[in-house]
Amino acid sequence: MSSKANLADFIAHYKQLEDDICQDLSNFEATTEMVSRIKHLLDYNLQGGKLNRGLAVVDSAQIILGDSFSEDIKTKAIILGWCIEWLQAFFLVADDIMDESPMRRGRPSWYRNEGVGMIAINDSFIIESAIYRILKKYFRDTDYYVELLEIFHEVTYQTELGQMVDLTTAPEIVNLDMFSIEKHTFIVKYKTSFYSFYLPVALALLATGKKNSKEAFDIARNILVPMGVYFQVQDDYLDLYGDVNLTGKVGTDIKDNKCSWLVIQALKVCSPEQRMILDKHYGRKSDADEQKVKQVFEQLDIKGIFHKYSDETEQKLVEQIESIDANIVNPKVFISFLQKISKRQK
Ligand code: DMA
Ligand code: MG
Ligand code: MG
Ligand code: MG
Repeated sequence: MSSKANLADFIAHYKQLEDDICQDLSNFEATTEMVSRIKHLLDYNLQGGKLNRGLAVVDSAQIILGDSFSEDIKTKAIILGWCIEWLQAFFLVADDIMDESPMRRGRPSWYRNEGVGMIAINDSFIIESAIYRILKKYFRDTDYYVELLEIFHEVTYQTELGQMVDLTTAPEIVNLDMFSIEKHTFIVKYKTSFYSFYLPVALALLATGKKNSKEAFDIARNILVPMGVYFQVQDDYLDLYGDVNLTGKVGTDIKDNKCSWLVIQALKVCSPEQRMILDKHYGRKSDADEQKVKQVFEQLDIKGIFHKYSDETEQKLVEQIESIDANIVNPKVFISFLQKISKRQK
């Protein structure tokens, strides 16, 4: 069975989980208005994404178990996959407020909807809490329920720490000396790698009965954290050079004074004159300032630097995957992940 077949089943399961959350609200004296608002909140923020993270739980579980991949485990993997999509939606609703991003998945960011605004902060908390209602309903009786709760909490904390440093490294008053590749690696490892890359495979390991295989979790972490760093470098690249019709979002990193991979490369190779232009125009809110920064990036061929980095990094990841002990985790789990993000445009 292919990943495509898994995708169809994955998408089909969404409705059940949404219904679960809506029905569960009767335990909290929810009025019909409350239920319909939450249904809309979930529909708006859980549809239209790539579903890479969620689907990766199912694909990974299938690769791990091979012929022993049962319907029961598949359903569990689908539900856990949706829990990652829920977690992502919770982060993104808040991220778009903090980054002042106008657009997400080809539509206005949730907080920009009429009647939403800063209520979106609490909405993001509600999406997070819903994860634990789903976990309780479907996993309370499994022997890995505690591990599930711990991992969701730990990964959430990691992501929040990454988001904190992402935002505090981008203050209103620009000081490009704050940026470094070490800082960037910390930020992206925490804000992206753990929840987007390590979590899907860790959940697949739990759902397939591997909770006591510390080695398997260690191998997964060692390969997936650097893969996630690469993924976020691609995100930084697409922020400026991606096609809005494919990414569904409008980049804000230059205006937001973000410690993006692109500006770090520029700082590394720029002349003193170009550095002055970056100091003057990076992190300023106008299109004209952004354009000046973009010109310097073009002079420095940051695009070319990215493509070279991209080829080298993918090569290194393949080598790292080839070196793992296949008796502990099937390397196809990681190859399948890398294929999904290789040369991505969205
Ligand atoms: C986002 O990084 C990370 C999280 C945890 C949502 P980002 O702001 O670069 O993401 P995006 O480009 O999707 O707004
Ligand atoms: Mg953002
Ligand atoms: Mg952000
Ligand atoms: Mg981004």
